[in-house]
Amino acid sequence: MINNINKLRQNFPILKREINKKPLVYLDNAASTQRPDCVIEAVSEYEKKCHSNVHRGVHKLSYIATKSYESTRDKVKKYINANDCKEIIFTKGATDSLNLLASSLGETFKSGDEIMVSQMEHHSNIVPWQNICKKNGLNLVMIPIDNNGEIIKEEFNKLLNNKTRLVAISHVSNALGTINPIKEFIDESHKNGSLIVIDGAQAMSHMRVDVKDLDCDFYVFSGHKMFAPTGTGVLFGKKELLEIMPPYQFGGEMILSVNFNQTQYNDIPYKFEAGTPNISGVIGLGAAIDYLEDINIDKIAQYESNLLNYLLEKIIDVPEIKIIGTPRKRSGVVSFLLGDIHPHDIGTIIDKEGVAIRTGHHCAMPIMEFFKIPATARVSIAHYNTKEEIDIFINALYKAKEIFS
Ligand code: C6P
Repeated sequence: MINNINKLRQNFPILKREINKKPLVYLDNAASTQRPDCVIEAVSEYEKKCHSNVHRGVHKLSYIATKSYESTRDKVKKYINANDCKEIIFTKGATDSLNLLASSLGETFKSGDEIMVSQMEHHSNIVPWQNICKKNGLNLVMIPIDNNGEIIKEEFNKLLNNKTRLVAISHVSNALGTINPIKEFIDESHKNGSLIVIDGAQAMSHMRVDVKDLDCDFYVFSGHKMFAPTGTGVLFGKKELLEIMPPYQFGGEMILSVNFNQTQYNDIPYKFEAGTPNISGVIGLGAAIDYLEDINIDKIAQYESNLLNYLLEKIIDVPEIKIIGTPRKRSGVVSFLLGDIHPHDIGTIIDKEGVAIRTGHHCAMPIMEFFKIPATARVSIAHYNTKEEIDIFINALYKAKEIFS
């Protein structure tokens, strides 16, 4: 359990600031998490003392930059329990990882093949697949959800067939908070001979992720949702799959030799990392993983579970509140409506109280369509939030109600 929350919060300089003359209550962690000092300092130290291009120079600075950059690959590998550093591809984020996969893997599928995605996916785990399906004559199949906001397993099993080449499912829904039983989906997909990619954007900072234990073929996530800088992300893929996949972008670093007749591509992971990468961001990602290792993700999960229960207890008492999505297993994300008040108005009013939440369709329009609503207000917690902050948020909701009554 996290014992000294006040001390922990000291590590996040932004949490000391005020918004609209009120202490910031940051409850928009599903959109992006805040950075601890150690991440900010790692990036700053690198920029001040170590910046140089990686993998290219024989000079000392390039060596130092390369070593720090590559050390993150090793940290990610250990953190998610991958077999090999070659299985860790650095990207700009979950969206970029999914686009890479759709473009590269999609090229290996043939007309009539099927790609299955659930109805609760973020647009990043729908649109790249939709695009490659249109381009290559593949079929995109949607796995429906139920009124609780859970994927209907029986439907999933029914839809799997000998044409299903790939299944793409989120670990945690960003709009509903549903924690999907991904191990079951992975096992069923494999029994059917299908590959499976897990979108872990909303899982990484909240729960232990062990890709070996899960046995997923691919797992993607964004650095900025796990206390690291924006513009960083990871595609984990099983080595034997990445090795046979064609490159996605072309240019420097991803080649072994080039002449005007042909190009020989580099080995993984570099085959998928064309051009100069986000070096300082990746070093920041390494620092974020050190931070998470230091606290221990299991302690974070336990703390957040208590905080979520507190949030749920309090929010259901607010008159006219309607929670969208009532899954059996939920992460720290709660989407809601409050009477007739438009979610944007809720967001704007509670911002006056210093409270930051997200409102809108959360880049998950098929979910909004399913629940027949245009938008929700969404509160999402991290391990640096407190019960006192939840109280401020709840009071702000009462204020919003008062204004609109
Ligand atoms: N969700 C949210 O407010 P990027 O933007 O590439 O870092 O992450 C995309 C993405 C993919 N999958 C899931 C499940 C996500 O939640 C997100 C990002 C943010 O919910 C911004 S839209």
